[in-house]
Amino acid sequence: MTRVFSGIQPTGEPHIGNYFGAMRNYVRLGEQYGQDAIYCIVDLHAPTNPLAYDKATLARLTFEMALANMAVGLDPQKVVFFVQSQVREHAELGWMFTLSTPVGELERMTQYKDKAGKLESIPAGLLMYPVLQAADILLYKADTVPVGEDQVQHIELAREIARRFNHHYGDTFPEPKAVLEKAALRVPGVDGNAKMSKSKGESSTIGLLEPVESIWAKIRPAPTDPARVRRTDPGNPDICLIFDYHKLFSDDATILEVNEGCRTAGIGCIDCKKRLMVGIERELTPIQARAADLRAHPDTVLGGLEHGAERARAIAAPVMDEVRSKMGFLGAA
Ligand code: AQP
Repeated sequence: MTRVFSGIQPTGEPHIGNYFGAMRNYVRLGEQYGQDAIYCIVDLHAPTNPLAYDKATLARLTFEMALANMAVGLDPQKVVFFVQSQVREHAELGWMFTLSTPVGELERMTQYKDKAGKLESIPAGLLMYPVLQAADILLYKADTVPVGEDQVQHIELAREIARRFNHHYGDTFPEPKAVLEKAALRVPGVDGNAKMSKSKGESSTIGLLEPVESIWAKIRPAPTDPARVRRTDPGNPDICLIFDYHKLFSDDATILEVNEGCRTAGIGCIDCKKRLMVGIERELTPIQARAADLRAHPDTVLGGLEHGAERARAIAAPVMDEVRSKMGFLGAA
């Protein structure tokens, strides 16, 4: 049996990297697996990075992330969709896994090293982030995890954690596998950053719900092939951010045309960017219309999440009973 789990952090407005790398996949897998597709807004993870956490905005960003996923097509009546902090078992299983995960394994995580390097004082929670992530997945005994490439190392660790638990306490958890969206392994930032990321700020991201004029204001000055100085210079689309975006948003004929046009200097960068905007508008306009509709009916979003949390608790509670019992806690069934 396949069971899907994935989480998304409420650390900022969702962007097209989240959309192509993860959110679109959530919907597709949701249609395939229904109640066995479990998605969570991982708000307990957000405060692990003090640079990305603000108590004044956490609730709003959590709501916005839920709304964005529903606008993309996630139906909380068909899949299980909820907020992590509303299902207490995540934190409990996270603690159980913390007890036996070697600190050395966690210190090797690339994301930890990147984020810790920017902090003067490193919260223990930042180091434990992938342990809680393993708990998120294994609490539902999920085996399939749709994520972007940046998460692959964490999913490997979740496999290790499952293996270790099974070895000590008997067969309990599956070893989960990452499922990558090949077309969007790592969507680059519009500022030229290797990975578009909420915590890098709005100058790096193209928001899923961002007005088209504001997107154009970022696309217009965005870097292209640096060797293409004059309009008449041929360019290399293989090293051009705008061409990466064309591959996500444009139809095949446009991709072919701008690829050829760039190499032969038949099209200038501004025209190429204008063509890209056509694809962006086509993809994002219906999502933004659904988002506006949901914003006018916040109870639909909140009710959907409450319903999801109830269903998540119903799956999580017996798994936690099993874990407590296998680990030998007093009073466990
Ligand atoms: N640029 C991206 N390209 C492809 N997939 C991406 N994902 C994130 N960025 C890209 C995938 O989106 C899912 C949610 O991940 P997240 O909430 O950690 O997103 P984020 O934008 O990376 O958020 P943060 O808060 O800014 O995190 P950090 O600081 O870690 O980058 C995941 O499946 C992720 O792979």
